[in-house]
Amino acid sequence: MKRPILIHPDPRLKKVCVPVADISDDLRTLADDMLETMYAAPGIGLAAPQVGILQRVIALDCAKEGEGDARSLVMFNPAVIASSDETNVYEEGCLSIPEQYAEVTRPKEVEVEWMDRDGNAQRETFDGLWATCVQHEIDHLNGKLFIDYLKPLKRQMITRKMQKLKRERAREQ
Ligand code: K1U
Ligand code: ZN
Repeated sequence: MKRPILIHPDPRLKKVCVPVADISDDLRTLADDMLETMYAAPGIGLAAPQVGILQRVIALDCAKEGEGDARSLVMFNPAVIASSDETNVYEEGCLSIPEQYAEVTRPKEVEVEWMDRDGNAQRETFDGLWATCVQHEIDHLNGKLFIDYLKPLKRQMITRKMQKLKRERAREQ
């Protein structure tokens, strides 16, 4: 089932999410819903707080169309355990901040540990867009948005645009 995506500013997008305990059927349903919501948006990632669930769950698929198979990943309790000194700049977007993009500098490679949908521990090193995206999604779990890396004036400008968009969308309903 597709779930509605929260739009910034929303207090739920600023909260630190809690770790999940055991993987339950409810969490597997959340994971399936997040993938469906992400693909429909369309997006390459999604974090549970973006659908109003304040638990540490993310979904991602950064495989480029026509360049091999899609690889959908769902991570429970993901954590970056090592980061490269080398950085990468990527023009990021966010499904909670529609049609706004800005360059963000992050470590080029990250090693991530997580629990998969069967409760097994996983560990993998990501680079390129996968590294950018997994860091963006883990930031969401800590209440951090990509605009928090920008200068205050630019962040304020984007926030005002989003407030206007939310007012317009509310009027249309
Ligand atoms: O977390 C999110 O809001 C999803 C976001 C992930 C992301 C994008 C770019 C850099 C870092 C993280 C998005 O998916 S925005 C949409 C997007 O980038 C995209 C959509 C369709 C095709 C390709 C990219
Ligand atoms: Zn985002």
